[in-house]
Amino acid sequence: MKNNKSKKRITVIGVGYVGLPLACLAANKDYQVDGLDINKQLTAKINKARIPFQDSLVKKLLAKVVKNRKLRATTQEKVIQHAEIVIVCVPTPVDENYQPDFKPLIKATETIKKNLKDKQLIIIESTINPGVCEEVILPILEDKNNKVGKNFYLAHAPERINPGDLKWNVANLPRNIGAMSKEGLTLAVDFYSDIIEAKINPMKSIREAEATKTIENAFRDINIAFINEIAKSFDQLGIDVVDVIKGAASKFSFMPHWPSCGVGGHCIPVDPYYLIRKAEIAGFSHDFLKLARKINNEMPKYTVEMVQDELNKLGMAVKNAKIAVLGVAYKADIDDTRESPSFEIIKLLKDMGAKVSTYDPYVKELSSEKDLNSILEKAEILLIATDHKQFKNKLKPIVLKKYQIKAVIDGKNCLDKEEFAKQKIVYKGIGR
Ligand code: SAJ
Repeated sequence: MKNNKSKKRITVIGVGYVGLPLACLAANKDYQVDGLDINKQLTAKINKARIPFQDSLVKKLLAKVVKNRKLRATTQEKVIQHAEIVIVCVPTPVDENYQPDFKPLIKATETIKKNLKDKQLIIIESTINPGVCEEVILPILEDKNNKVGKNFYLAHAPERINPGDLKWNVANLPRNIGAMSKEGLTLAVDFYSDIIEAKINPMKSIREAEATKTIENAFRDINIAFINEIAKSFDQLGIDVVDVIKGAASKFSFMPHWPSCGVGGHCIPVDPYYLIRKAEIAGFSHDFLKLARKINNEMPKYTVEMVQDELNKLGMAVKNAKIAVLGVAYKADIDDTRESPSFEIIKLLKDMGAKVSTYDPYVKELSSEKDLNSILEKAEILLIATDHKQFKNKLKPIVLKKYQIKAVIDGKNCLDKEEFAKQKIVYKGIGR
């Protein structure tokens, strides 16, 4: 049964990387959408149809849905009182001890509670571990007059956003959905089926839905940790790990992952800790997931140690060396710097007394130099921390020779190692 979507009003709480694409998509499907956020600058920007961050769907739809008034951003929480569907897209980060931080989610849920309307469908999109809906969200929403499945419905549809991905976005990525009641599940499946052109998968329970996202990303994290460990081993064995990965990938069941200076982003380095913590409370220790997190968290330090080794081979010390860190974003060709390994790399180099300059074409506000030429003029050593297309196209050995660059540490194995050997510029990658 398709929703009668005309006039259906939605509040999306949190119009950031997850919420804004979803709000634009629903608004473009004729829902009346209020984008509720605590950030006044962000809501003002959205209401002026100014794109706040890179996202292919936001770029395509924002101007249209703001112009036709299908999407309005606001900081006024009372919009929730007019919504049939309330979707929570707030961050679920970890704190400095890698412990889940539920504060944004709890605050959003308390805001809903204050404005709860009869028969409202509440959908949590934020990534959470199994049990959060029943043990954190419900106790806030329920009271003697409000029972889930009777006065309101609660569902979980873990977000799937891949920043910078031009192919996969919220409009075409399949979604898993769990709910606390049959009616809630039907309503949520109908809504997502109405706005998304992809398989909508009703799960047996809300816990199974919560578990899917945590294992999806833990799966990616362990695979990256696997290849990072292999790369460190091959550094000792003098084997080119990139060559080996390409060879192994000729096997139908091998899933290539790539070693790098670190694992950043709002998903991969964060989500496993939600499962690790929940399991710990239940009496199980995810030794394997914790080891993978340890291996990936140590890659920035490993990369800096490589810089030190290469400098020492050149008879130089890190102290006072002019080192250019190229890339602050956590992955290629986007402006998102959350959990970027570049931050730790820069700190470690500065702590060792290096003269560090930075440049990222997508993150000018965190670049000490205005463009690639300026940073190359100042540097003796390059450390590639993000594999932006611009770096791969411009950082040719012949160019670096002109700038008298002494060594290149390729933290994303994105440059042509053989070419550097020909120009007698020291090249060192991660595992190659
Ligand atoms: N990374 C490696 N080696 C790899 C792959 C990634 O070191 O082989 C690093 C990246 O450089 C980055 C971090 O890991 O710093 C995360 O990269 P990512 O490609 O996983 O990108 P994310 O964090 O944006 O993850 C998103 C997620 N997408 C959704 O939630 C829909 C994640 O679940 C996807 O698996 C991932 O994109 C993807 O596959 O692109």
